[in-house]
Amino acid sequence: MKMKSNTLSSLALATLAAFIGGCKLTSPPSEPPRHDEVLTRKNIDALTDNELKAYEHAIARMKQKSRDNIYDPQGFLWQAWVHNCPTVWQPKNQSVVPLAALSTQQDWIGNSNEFLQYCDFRPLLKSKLGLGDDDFVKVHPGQCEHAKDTFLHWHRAEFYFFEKALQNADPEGKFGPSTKNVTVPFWNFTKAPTGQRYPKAFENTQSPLYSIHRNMKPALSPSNNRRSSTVSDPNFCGFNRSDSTADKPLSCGYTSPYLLAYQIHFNNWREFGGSPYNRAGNFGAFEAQIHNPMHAIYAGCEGQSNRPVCFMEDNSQAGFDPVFYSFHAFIDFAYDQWLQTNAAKCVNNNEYCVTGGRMFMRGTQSDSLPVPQGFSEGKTKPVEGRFANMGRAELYFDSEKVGYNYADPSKEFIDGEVIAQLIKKHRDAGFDFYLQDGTTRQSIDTTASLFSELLSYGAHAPASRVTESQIKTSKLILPEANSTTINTAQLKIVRKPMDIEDYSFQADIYLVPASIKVTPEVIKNDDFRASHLAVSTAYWALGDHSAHDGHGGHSEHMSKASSVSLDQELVHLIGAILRGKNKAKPWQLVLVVSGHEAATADHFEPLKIEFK
Ligand SMILES: [Cu+2]
Repeated sequence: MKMKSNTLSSLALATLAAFIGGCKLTSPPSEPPRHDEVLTRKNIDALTDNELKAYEHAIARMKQKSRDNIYDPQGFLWQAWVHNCPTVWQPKNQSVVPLAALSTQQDWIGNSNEFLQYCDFRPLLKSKLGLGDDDFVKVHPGQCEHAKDTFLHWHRAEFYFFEKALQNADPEGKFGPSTKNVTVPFWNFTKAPTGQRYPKAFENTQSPLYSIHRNMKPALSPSNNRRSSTVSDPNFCGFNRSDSTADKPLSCGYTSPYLLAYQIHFNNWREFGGSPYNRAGNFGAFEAQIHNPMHAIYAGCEGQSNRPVCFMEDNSQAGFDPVFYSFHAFIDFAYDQWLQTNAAKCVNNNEYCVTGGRMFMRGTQSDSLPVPQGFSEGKTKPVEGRFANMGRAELYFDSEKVGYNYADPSKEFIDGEVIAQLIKKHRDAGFDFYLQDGTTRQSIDTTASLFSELLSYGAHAPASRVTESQIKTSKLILPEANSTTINTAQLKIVRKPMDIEDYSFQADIYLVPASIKVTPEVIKNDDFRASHLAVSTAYWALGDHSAHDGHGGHSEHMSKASSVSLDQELVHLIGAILRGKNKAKPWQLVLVVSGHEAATADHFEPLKIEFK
């Protein structure tokens, strides 16, 4: 899978150079930077002072480009729009609009209500420039992919161009340190933060990496231990990676290095990366269990009272907070680890074959930036109502072919062997774990899973505040009386369409003998969760300017809460019940929804499992 930079043939490089020189560039102001070598994305906490200064300078220059012209595709604003502003309005006769013409409030892009509709500056443009309704054309910066196998692919393509724009921000160092070799530094959120909640570089109020629009509550208690925590933040998560407690991670599921390592080493592609377009199923586990709650709850402000504006919780705004780029660089690093660990298994087992590679990734990028070798826009030209694109996903699968790799994976991730040992230890103690090689222990009488084990040692914030209205109990209906073998057990978690604003939520599903009455008090019990939590997943509400109605199309208003369906595979747990002595007992499925003040169990249909 991995091609080292020094094995790239000179022919390939010549072809790449010819392609860039001959086809894509129409009128570059100067020779754009081109990297024949591979640059390394580093942990933001490990950057030297000079490296951090160069990165900050690149971000500052990109913000300045947007101040000079909000429609500059290499500006910070446009790049934030690429993430999820499918339509932006531009004056017909004016392709350059300085931010100063719209507002004095622009630092960055601050508190002012003027900018709260982040994709649509039309009202401002009309009032400040005296334009009428007919004086605009639509342009289409981009639309992120979520809840499908294109999620990881799309963000990788987006970041390829974002990184090129960083490098092109001030390559000759005219205004500060040269940005020629800048890469996006990553934030490893499975480690204790060096700042209060984020890497300290993001908490320096004088830095261009700072934003007032994010969750600022301290993540760590003074003792670094949740059990003696005095922190009042209900979303508090402890972190602890010391060896002595290696089997008892003290973290919320979504910041657990164990959960992440489990997904990298024991999830197949569909489980990790998501389901293919035009097929049943949606989020992969990595997106649903880690990425989504990090956006909505950790960096966002879901569930807080007097909720402040927090960019990271909304797709259309996330790119306005510089922390977004370091967060997603780590998401991409984990994806890279999955590829390096598993992609070669595709030869013998198609469950490990990455899907979605032929899809074109929507986004409009600067013509002055170099494109990957083999780039084609396909048939989708950037005409009215259609998106330009960033090329096919598969061009980006080998990161070194497109110019980057990551520093020191062994320092950032828990080894697969550690997870295998953890599984063995719990198996020996009588717990059942489902492994991709099909090895499962027979005659099981417990429903505990590795996932619930990993998740439950955390503060598990939502559980500590759960109320009666967030709990829904449904009878578990098992397949035919004598059937002991099932291949799939698809749990359907369905939120009904509603006449209120869409919201993000976390859904915890417990598998519980019917004899236990599940109350908020019961849910708060650590031991109960360790024994009965079957799966935890999350839905991330997309902003107003989102649609996932297929490639090329878009719609502009989806603020009402439409139907949400989250599928979860529970074959290992149901299999354990069918094979074990508990089969005769009646069981119940318990849904606990949390994460937003509007979330109540009434919004959900009774839980159901479809067997095959
Ligand atoms: Cu994201």
